[in-house]
Amino acid sequence: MTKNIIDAAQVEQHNASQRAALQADYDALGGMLSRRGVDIEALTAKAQTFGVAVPSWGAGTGGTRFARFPGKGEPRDVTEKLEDCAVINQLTRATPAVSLHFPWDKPSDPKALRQQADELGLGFDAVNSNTFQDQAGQAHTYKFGSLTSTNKASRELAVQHNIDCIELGKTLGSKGLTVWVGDGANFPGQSNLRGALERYIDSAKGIYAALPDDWQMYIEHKLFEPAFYCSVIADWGTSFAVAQTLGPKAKCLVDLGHHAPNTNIEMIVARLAQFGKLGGFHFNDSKYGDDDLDSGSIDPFQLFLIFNELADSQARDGAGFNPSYMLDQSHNVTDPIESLMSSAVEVQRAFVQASLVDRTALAGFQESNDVLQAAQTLKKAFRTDVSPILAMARLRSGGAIDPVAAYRAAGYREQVAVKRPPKAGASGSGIV
Ligand code: AOS
Ligand code: ZN
Ligand code: ZN
Ligand code: ZN
Repeated sequence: MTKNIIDAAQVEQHNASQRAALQADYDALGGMLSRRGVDIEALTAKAQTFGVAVPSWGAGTGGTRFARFPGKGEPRDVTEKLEDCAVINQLTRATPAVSLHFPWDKPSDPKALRQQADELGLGFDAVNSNTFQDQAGQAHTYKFGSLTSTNKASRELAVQHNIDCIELGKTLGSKGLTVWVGDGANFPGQSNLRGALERYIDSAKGIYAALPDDWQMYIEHKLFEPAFYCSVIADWGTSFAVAQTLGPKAKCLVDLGHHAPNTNIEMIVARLAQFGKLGGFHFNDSKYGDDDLDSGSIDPFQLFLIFNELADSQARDGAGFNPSYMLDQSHNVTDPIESLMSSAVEVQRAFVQASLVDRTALAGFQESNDVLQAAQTLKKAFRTDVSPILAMARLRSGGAIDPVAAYRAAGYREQVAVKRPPKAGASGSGIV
């Protein structure tokens, strides 16, 4: 029996106040879709299967290199982060797993943490290693790189940390390791471009060797930052080459903010899927760089086009095609719980909209080079407001019709603000 953080009666009260209006909207949409030959019930059932993992570090207020403005009642440790993640899932029913970050979230008792997650109805998605900062008392610095450092002792430390993350993840029931490194250079000439990647591959082989058979290793590329001249794993070409070199358990992770401006991300998705190397996503949105803004807040059409490619690959490859979905965001000016709830819903929205694309018609228009109708076929799905489907899916799965309204009405933030007084320098500050 899952323990509810927010009183189920309060959620029920909220739903009761909105149920009639939702039913009316749902019936109207159902009628419109049925004239298009689409069964709304099938779509709602599909929406109920959707899940995206929440990043533990997103539960705290983020910041920039300039400042961080703490929020009220921020989680102070991993157990409080799990409580917040449980609220997000209780109300949205779209975030059944949490992605942890070590050592920020290193539990004193991993078995107890797993039990807490079980009780809250949560699982653990990929665990993240952290070799982009030194920990207190660390024997060998990552200042000049971790997995690619010219210092063998730093490289070995970084490899061992990743292996420790796998061990911890095994106890927690995780099935994947995400590796993102900030390694690179700030000056031309600072590092040997080819030599750095050779060292990365050599180190990554040491991590891969410790990966259980049913695990995946997600290689996350990023164009720049913190290295501003070059990053070692800067693009999907590099992550793809590394994943190919390591073996079948290594795949590429696409963070939506980690590309040059105007990059066609949906095409990268299609390429990686075609060659069996699409491991998963860090969803967020951006205007300029790795902005880590809320998913769907800037360019929802891009998110839809990514899910359109995912739907195409699903149709081609079937159940074997199963990339991991994770959010990776930083919430500087909003309540992180509200941002994570609405972001999960935006990703779920793109998933449902992409399911609405008439793929047979689209293939026909592509075949006959009816360019305008092909484009209109996508737009037709994208323009359909599937909000009633998402709300009905939540209601039927035990969530809230309007998660943010239910959350505010429950007064959760005010309650935890009393229990969790501000703490300076909270771990996993969310400065990503
Ligand atoms: C960094 O830019 C990457 O997006 C990471 O995936 C993530 O944000 C980081 O590991 C958390 O700080
Ligand atoms: Zn990321
Ligand atoms: Zn990032
Ligand atoms: Zn980021």
